[in-house]
Amino acid sequence: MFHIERQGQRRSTFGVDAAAVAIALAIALAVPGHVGAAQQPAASQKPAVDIMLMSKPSPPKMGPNTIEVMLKDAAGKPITDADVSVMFFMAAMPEMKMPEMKNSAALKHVKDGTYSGTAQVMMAGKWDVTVTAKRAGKEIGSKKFPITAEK
Ligand SMILES: [Cu+2]
Repeated sequence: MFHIERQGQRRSTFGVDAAAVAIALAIALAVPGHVGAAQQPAASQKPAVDIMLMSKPSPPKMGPNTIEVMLKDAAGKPITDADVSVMFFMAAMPEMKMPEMKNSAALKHVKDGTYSGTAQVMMAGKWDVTVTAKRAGKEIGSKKFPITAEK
């Protein structure tokens, strides 16, 4: 089981995000004149939710794939009570006379912040997979993963 983000692509795990936030806050605190400006975007950001995406097989193939998502909160604790869905999107390909393609799947919580389900990959090629996590109908996190599906 591997990340399906392509190699060489930066993974923004929570650790990275937290470090970036910590650095931003440190800079803000170190430069009093900039505190207001630096804190403004941080305050308006969504709550930090770390979203990881895995597929079986990896990389995904045309047809049904098992999709797993792992959710962690800002403290690194698994989020076990979210409603998680994945949306596969492929832009239109005019040269192939193909309209855009889109399909979604709801995942179920399995254990320890891991959500699993089956998603259909309609064709090989590049897709954007958007994972959305909600709680009581309100989005708590969302992340887009570019993937390349094989035949
Ligand atoms: Cu296509």
